[in-house]
Amino acid sequence: MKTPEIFEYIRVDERLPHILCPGCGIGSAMNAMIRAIIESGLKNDEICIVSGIGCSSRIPGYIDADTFHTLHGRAIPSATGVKLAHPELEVIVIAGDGDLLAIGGNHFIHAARRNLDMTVILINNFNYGMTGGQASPTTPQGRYAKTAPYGWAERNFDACSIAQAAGAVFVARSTTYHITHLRTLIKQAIKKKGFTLVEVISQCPTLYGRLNRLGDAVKMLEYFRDNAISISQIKDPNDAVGKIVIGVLHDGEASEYYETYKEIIRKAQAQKHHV
Ligand SMILES: Cc1ncc(C[n+]2csc(CCOP(=O)(O)OP(=O)(O)O)c2C)c(N)n1
Ligand code: SF4
Repeated sequence: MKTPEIFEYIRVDERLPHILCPGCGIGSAMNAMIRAIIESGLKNDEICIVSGIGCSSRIPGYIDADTFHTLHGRAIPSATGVKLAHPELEVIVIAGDGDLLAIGGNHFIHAARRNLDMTVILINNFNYGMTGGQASPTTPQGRYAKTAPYGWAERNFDACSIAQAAGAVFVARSTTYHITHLRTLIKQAIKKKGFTLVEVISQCPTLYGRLNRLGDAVKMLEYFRDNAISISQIKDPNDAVGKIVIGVLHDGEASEYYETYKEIIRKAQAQKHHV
């Protein structure tokens, strides 16, 4: 029997079984990402997957390709180095909401502003999974976390709006329920040159789900199914209130950093030659 192609991208013998909790959404996001890579025609040695630290950031450890499991919050600076040293590689960053938006928030906005070609997949499970369910910048106001036993007082922010405002050329959102849709968005993001973001709304049944009495993983997925609305269906801003807006939220054009950088190097070298 022919081995399914997906196994060519997974470190089956070295790394499985995985450490994720039963019902966690991270495996679904990884599945969508690998299938998007395969459908984009990319071979293992044409990609580099970079992460920080967190449950989501464990993904590169399971992928058979060039992978880089770096420091908490520092996936984007590491990915920037990889991309500038090896512009031929397709660089993909996987990050949790704590990693990308709290400790790594500054890197995130400046990478979007710079518009270096990379795809960031944000797995937003609304809390810090790996360290026990602390609140993150995406924890909604009023929800419970280990650091918010009486309800979270802060407002959360929307990573997609921030990325767009900072200069990302492609921004999209889906959920771990809408897995085929998610795969299509990741494929689009990979294809697009420049800084691209795909936010994946994901379930952490062990911590966020339990602390907020949201039910098991199936109940959380049903919530995503019943509360998601495609951006194409929104006729009035009120249609989006209380909903998870999914789809391509922004698709624009801007000069890509490496191309501009190359041009500056070319000019500098030409000048040196003339001196
Ligand atoms: C500099 C530093 N600060 C804090 C930590 C501890 N730490 C590890 S993972 C993590 C949070 C993970 O949450 P998130 O990024 O949302 O990912 P998830 O586990 O939910 O996928 C923290 C605070 C660390 N490893 N390094
Ligand atoms: S703690 Fe949450 S995010 Fe981490 S593996 Fe378990 S369910 Fe997934």
